[in-house]
Amino acid sequence: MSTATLPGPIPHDHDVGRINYLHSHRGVMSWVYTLDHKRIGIMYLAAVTASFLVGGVMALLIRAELIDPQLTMLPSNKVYNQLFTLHGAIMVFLFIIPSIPAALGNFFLPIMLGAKDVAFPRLNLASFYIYVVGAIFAVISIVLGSVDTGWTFYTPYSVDTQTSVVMMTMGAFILGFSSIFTGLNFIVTVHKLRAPGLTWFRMPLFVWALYATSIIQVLATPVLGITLLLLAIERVAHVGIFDPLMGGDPVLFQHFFWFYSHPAVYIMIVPGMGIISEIIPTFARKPIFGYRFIAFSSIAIALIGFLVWGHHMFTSGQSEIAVMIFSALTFLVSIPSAIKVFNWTATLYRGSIDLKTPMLYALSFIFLFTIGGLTGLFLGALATDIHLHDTYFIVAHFHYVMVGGTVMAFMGGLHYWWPKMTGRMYPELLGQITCGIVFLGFNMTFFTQFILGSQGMPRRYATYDEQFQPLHAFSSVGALVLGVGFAITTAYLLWSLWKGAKAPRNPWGSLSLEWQIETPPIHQNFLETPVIEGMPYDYGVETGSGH
Ligand code: HEM
Ligand SMILES: [Cu+2]
Repeated sequence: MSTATLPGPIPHDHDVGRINYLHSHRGVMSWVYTLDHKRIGIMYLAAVTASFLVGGVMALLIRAELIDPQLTMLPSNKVYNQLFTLHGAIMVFLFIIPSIPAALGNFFLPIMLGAKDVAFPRLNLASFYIYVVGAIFAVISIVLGSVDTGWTFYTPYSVDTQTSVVMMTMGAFILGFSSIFTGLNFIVTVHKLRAPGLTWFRMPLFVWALYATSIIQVLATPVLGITLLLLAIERVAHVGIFDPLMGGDPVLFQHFFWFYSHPAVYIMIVPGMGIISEIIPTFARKPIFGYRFIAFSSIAIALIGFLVWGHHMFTSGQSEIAVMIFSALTFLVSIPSAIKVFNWTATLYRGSIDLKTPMLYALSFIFLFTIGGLTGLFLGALATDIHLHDTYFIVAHFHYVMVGGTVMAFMGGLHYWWPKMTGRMYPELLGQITCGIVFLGFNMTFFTQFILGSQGMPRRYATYDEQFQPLHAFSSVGALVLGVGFAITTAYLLWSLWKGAKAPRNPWGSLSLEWQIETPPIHQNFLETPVIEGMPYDYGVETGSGH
């Protein structure tokens, strides 16, 4: 989105320093070299949306292939393996990890803190270009024959397979630095750039969620980097790290991989939880219930989340004591998430609920994430996990958390903040209807997969026993409905950039700081540093200043 293409007159508040960030600097190059966190957020938003659409098309191809028990559409099982590997890797590393922190977080975190920008604007821009370089490596890997290992790159197969594992893993390695630097930037910004009066327990809960996520990004991502580097060295130099014939251990790779990838699921979900904590009080017109519990539960998830990675390896030959400890810790980590769900529900209780599109996505999140979370307990229990491991129950579980959770929160946040980012309103009724289509398509696609998995349908197979065909076909129709929902959303949001009604400063009547400034925000966010009084969720609460 460059300034030249956006229609309509230059905003009326044309006096010095009051030009909005979309028009403040002209020409494409002013975007290429921008140090404005808002513009960098928008560039990430475009990039992660493109990744989601590419990963989504691959998902539809997978689902189309699975309508029939035999191989029908794709030329071989190898191509099917490449397809789900790419779908998983693109959706995880190029879409969902940067989707909320680097795109929406980049845009709103400094504004919510009353700051003009993040602490290190140049590092912020560099993080974006590191993301681009990582994405280019992934594309080159696809051109060079792609990868067929699954998104988990498990050894020993990933050491032997004749596909472009090194290029893809180096792409993920590079992307890791974009994630680490973004996290670092956010941690310093929260500590150093809060406006006067904005104490820790007055910060919006979205900021707490981003802060907790940044801690995981900075501490866990280096472990993924080392793991992928070791895999690349093993492929190139055969030093035997993961080779039992040379004294190595292929299961060691799983420990290294999941030591990052389980905390990484919280990098994916905690920012989404932060968005829900912004939307629920705004559209229920009630102060959030248990502000401090929600804030601390984000930190608790970030810390306990480092202690449960072994639950991905209950069938990998760990000792009984080890699996029992990992199982117990897995139950423990579900508690802070349950606290959030309880507090959101308590906030809704007796609220005057306004079912605008952002609220519909937030309510969808609470319902679907709860299903995702509860089925996680099935997998944390040893007895049931051994039966369900590597079946479609797992696929359903993480899509309920990643799509039913994070993507629903992303859609809610996108609609909630769309007017502020673009200066345009999206078509509300169409937004509400499309949310219904997405909700329906999602449950058709993935609820059936719980049933398929509990009946023994393994994941990662292009061909399967005929008994599973009706449910697979229903799931594939659901995926199509889901795809239509996302296509309509993309269409009306793009349409609104040209034809949408002009957005007022605060269409939702929100008390949060980002809604008190111009729409779209001016280049430096604030002409004067604001002084913060009170909480961002004091709906219906009498405060000193009488509102
Ligand atoms: C939007 C609609 C989506 C659909 C219809 C979809 C569908 C699927 C299906 C059917 C599989 C299983 C393939 C198999 O095991 O044979 C799969 C795997 C996977 N999906 Fe999705 N997915 C979607 C979105 C996402 C999103 C947003 C994420 C983000 C995290 C994601 C992450 C994954 C991962 C990590 C795998 C595992 C790949 C592997 O086994 O290596 N998916 N998806
Ligand atoms: Cu896990």
